[in-house]
Amino acid sequence: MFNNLTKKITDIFEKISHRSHLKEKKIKETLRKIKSALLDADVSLIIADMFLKKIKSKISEAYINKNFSPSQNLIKIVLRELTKIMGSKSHLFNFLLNQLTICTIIGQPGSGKTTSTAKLAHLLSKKYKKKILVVSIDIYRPAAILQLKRLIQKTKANFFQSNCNQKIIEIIKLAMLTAKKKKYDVLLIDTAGQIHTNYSKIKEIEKVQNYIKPHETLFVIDSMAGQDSVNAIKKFNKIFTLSGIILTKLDSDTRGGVALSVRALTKIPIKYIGVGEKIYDLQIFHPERIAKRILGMGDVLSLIDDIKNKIKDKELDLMKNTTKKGNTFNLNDFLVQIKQIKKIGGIESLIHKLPISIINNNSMLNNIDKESFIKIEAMIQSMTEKERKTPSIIKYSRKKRISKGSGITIQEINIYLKKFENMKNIIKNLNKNKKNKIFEKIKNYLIK
Ligand SMILES: Nc1nc2c(ncn2[C@@H]2O[C@H](COP(=O)(O)OP(=O)(O)O)[C@@H](O)[C@H]2O)c(=O)[nH]1
Ligand SMILES: [Mg+2]
Repeated sequence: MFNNLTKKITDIFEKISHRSHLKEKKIKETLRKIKSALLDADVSLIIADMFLKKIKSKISEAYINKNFSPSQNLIKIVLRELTKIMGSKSHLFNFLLNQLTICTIIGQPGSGKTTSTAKLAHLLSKKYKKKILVVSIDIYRPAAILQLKRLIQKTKANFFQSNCNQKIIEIIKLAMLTAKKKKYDVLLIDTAGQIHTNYSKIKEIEKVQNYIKPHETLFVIDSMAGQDSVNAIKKFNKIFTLSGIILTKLDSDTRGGVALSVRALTKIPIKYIGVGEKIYDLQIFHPERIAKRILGMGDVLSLIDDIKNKIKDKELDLMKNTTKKGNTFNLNDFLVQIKQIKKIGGIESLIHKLPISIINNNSMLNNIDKESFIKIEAMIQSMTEKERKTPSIIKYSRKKRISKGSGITIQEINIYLKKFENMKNIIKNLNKNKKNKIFEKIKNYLIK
């Protein structure tokens, strides 16, 4: 997510971070570089200028808070303004009280509507324990209805079968009737793609909207699509009110411009972000968390949400227990942790959510790749229970046996055992180190 932009911005701040004074010339130069980084990331010129103007007007604040250096204060100002430009607070799904909430999902073809509909069904049923019914009115492609059906089967939501021979309004009528009769909390309606320059498609969706009068209309945009998606939103929002945006494919190599500018350009809040192709890869959009990520300050809270979303409660208990240990942390615990890290998207997704400073200081995190995960699992599985519990007894002859059983060389076994020792140390520090706030947060969540 925004790798290039984050790299540029952290480079800019790194150059000034050690300075206890900031001269006007240096401030100007820094702001100029920030603007250029934003423009490279496809942020619109209007927004980049607006952003810089805000920062300039706050510059005097950089000298007021004497607890921090002017450069630290400048970073804080940038963080605050970046958060504001993305809408400050998160916007949640508008559930109606004790009655059916209807939500249509619209947007351009291929933007990720069907995938997002299913992800949203999963999120709403899992996080809020709501009863969800999902229907497709994409009658132009049988494959589209089947695609949604298959995705919904992976969730706790129910699917309302429609087919290509039906009329759109007829499908909606039947789905609404069932949803009301069976006391569903939410009806999600996935639509066929609309292009904002295609008159008949606009008319069609307008008719649907007028018929349903949905409580939520979510517009899906592909974060790689650039400024054109902003024009589409503006056009649709003129015809009927959009209540929120789902920004998809933020896991791809997107430059980030749309994420930064769409709220300020359209006044419509981003409600959710799509961060992968899996059913659980939809997150509530938190402007401050994203701003921190862009500035290389890490996103520990999203990491914690990820852990909650992807790991079952029972497994979470196991993880909490292993983290509680200090000296008694053994290879069985290591195996549990490795499996969980694999689940939350591997070490790469973890690294991107940690503050840059921690990553740099932590070679242990940098050096485990996907292949190593598989090998570590194989290695531990070839060990006896006694070896797992007291790794110190694993001397040469045991290593030779483990190597034979797992197909992993002795050299690699040595490396992985070293990684285990590193992890053990991290966990020991996690338990001791009160100064490190970020690990504190993870620890508090895992241990409480
Ligand atoms: N990597 C990634 N792919 C996504 C995301 N959302 C959707 N996709 C993919 O984008 C493609 C189009 O998605 P689909 O939901 O069928 O789009 P629709 O035509 O708007 O319904 C599919 O291959 C999806 O798997 C996302 O957040 N990340
Ligand atoms: Mg679709």
